[in-house]
Amino acid sequence: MELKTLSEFPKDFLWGAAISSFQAEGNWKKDGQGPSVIDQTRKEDNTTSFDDGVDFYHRYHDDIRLMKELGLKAFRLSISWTRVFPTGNGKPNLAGIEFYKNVIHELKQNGIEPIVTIYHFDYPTQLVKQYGGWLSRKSIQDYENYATYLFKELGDEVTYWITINEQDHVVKMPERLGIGDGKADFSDHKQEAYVANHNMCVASARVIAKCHQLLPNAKIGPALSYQAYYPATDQPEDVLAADDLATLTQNYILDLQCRGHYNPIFKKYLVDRGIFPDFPTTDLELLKENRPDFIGINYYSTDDVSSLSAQQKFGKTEGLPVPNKEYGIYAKTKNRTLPTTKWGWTIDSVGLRIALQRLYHDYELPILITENGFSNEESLEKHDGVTTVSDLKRISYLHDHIKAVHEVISSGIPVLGYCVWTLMDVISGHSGMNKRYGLIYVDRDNDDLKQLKRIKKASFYWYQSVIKANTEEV
Ligand code: BGP
Repeated sequence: MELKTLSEFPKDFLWGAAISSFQAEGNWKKDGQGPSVIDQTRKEDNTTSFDDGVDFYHRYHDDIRLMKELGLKAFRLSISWTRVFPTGNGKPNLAGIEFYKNVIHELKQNGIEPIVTIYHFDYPTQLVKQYGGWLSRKSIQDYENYATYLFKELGDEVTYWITINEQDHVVKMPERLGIGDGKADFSDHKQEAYVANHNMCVASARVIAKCHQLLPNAKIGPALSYQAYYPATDQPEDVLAADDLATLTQNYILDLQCRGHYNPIFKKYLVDRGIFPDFPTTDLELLKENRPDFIGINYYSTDDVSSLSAQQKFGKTEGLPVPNKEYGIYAKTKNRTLPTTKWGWTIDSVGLRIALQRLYHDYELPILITENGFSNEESLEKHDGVTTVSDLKRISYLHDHIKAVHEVISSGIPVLGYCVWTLMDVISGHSGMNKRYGLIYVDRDNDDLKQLKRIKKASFYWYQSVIKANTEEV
């Protein structure tokens, strides 16, 4: 719908940018950091290891100076669980918590609101060894103890908390659950995936309860990968497949977390496959009573979906790192109208508006955009003696997506903030330094750390003017 008028962004809108610990900090194992499941993906072919990151661990002073210059109102970072508890439980590592206290204090001193993700992919390996990690209910208590420690140590300066980053992806990537050697297939581990999912939901509810009890002014919610799915044709079967996929990738988690029940379509999916988890009914009461304060979403692109018959392979999934087809339900198909990034992700700002509208319609909770950004292969250029990156495609992507947020806000949907992924280039989840998202270029490549120098891209100056004007219309 075209809107006749747009309202203003709220005065306290959280104009932000984001990173995660394992992609940015580097200094793996330093000062007592313990191993995490991410270690398994450190040396995969065609990627750069996460070992060195972009040295946020030592360079955070300079990075915060740049954030200040950018005018950021908020900065989303994640805590490395194993810096704070090297084995995941037991005694805390004081050097670990000290690092985060210092970063957060410096952010606050500079008027930047920290948005703290408690757990972003890097689950402690020792908990997998001790009892199978998220597959065991013991994981619930350890996650609660860890989060409670963070609330006590960091709660004076942190208002916004994210429970778990992209639980929807974690449960479908066996290696992120500590299963297998990095090559395990979700199809062979569905039962474990949905046990883990249940335990993660219960653990989140317990942590939400704890947060509300200890920090009454804080706000806490999940960050899910959330998108819009389009039927590939107007055939009703494709519409159904797109609907089912939304249920089985995102709504099944949100229905548990925000409504305290198993979505009936998801439940039937599990029952048909004989994998509906066992749990005490008190879990659902706990979930009902401890809803998140907001829903965080990581939005990058949309997918077209067509129905896929079961043939001989009922329930088999294909596609990595997360499935792109499941026999008997759906197959993601190529959209013929939208442009894509070099990695084939559609560029779809209208999809963000659709996603936000659907999300609010379904759950009626404020929304925080915890990640949104444009990836490209980039290198430094010289213009009139100035070294930079003219990332005009990123500016256009961000402009259009922020405009979608503007429209959604104008319709009366509460959006708390918007975080660009990423502040500076970091190691991509699967494509090393080839895939850059930053507003700031980091001068390192896959094999050579160089000086790790920070160089502002054109998008840095553009986003600076957006924040200053409190609108994308600059
Ligand atoms: C999200 C993750 C981030 C980041 C981003 C981009 O799923 O939360 O950690 O990796 O995606 O992904 P990639 O680097 O694979 O392009």
